[in-house]
Amino acid sequence: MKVAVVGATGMVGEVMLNVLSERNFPLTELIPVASERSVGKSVLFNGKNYTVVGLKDAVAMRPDIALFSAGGGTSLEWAPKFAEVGTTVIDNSSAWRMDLDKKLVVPEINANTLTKTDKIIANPNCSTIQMVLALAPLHKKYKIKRIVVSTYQSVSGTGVKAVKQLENEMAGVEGEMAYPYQIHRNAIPHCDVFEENGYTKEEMKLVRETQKILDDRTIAVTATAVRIPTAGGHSEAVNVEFENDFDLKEVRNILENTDGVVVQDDLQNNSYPMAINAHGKDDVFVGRIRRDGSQPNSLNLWIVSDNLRKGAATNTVQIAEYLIKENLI
Ligand code: A2P
Ligand code: 11C
Repeated sequence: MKVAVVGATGMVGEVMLNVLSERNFPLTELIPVASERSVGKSVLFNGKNYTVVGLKDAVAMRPDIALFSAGGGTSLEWAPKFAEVGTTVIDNSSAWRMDLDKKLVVPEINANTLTKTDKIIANPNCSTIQMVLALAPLHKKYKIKRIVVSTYQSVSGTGVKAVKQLENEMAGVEGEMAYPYQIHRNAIPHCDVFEENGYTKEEMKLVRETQKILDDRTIAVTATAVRIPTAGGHSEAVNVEFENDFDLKEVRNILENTDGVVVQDDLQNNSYPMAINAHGKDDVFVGRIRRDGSQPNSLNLWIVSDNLRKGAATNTVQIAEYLIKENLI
């Protein structure tokens, strides 16, 4: 497989390269792609240096797969150009997620909908992926009516500038601001831009993407997304109301047997998921599993995952692995 990584010099791109290497992805040629600013620079992959090329040259090289994480604008303009030359694009931006003709894929949930004709495949938003991975098997069993989610999101979700802002503030150094306010010792209820309805785009991604991935527009979702000064993982308090009642032991058993989910829920030993432990891992960690006694058929969960790995790079690479395994490329 000839694989292009578009945005190879960026935060997610770098993790994509690590994940491709760690998972021994069947790669015969790597094409690192970035903006004109980076053309000619080199990136390290499996101990070898590769020269960064521009988008036009990368299209001309006709890769089999292009993993995109270079922003929505780049995806909108360039994904179709790659698709035209026969490349299968897996796009980590929000550009194509809600397009009716494009699949929005979490492999453990809906990779089986993919066909050879899917040339641009969308990777969901990080906060959506970790939530739906845990909720999909519960939806299958008990049918979700409504989700109330509050997120506690790492600065790495915003990008390098935000990570730097936090580091500067912790060191007491002046620098560029990624957020309108200090993030160190703060919690900012504002991830991505505000929409006309008063919700942020990040909050609406949790609504729309969840319905699309679970293929059920009747699921009601309401979200509050908050940025907190952590560096390596998003955390979520998730309240779910089901149509049908559940047995808590059975819920735990379902989660324990879900691919990609690790249950950490041993209160005697203060064991529950935390961003600091999820950092660098590919799993989605679920804990604080308890019944919501305030209304029927309702459950509370605490869900944590590394937003750059399962939330972005790992999910993208897993989609590519599925396509190869099923001969869809
Ligand atoms: P570059 O490093 O040359 O700017 P991040 O999300 O961490 O900011 O990274 C964004 C990634 O997308 C980087 O690799 C960046 O390359 C790349 N990128 C940004 N704009 C473009 C563009 N117009 N064309 C190609 N790559 C782009
Ligand atoms: C954040 N979820 O943490 C965002 C980052 O739509 O892919 C990823 C944005 C996206 O701010």
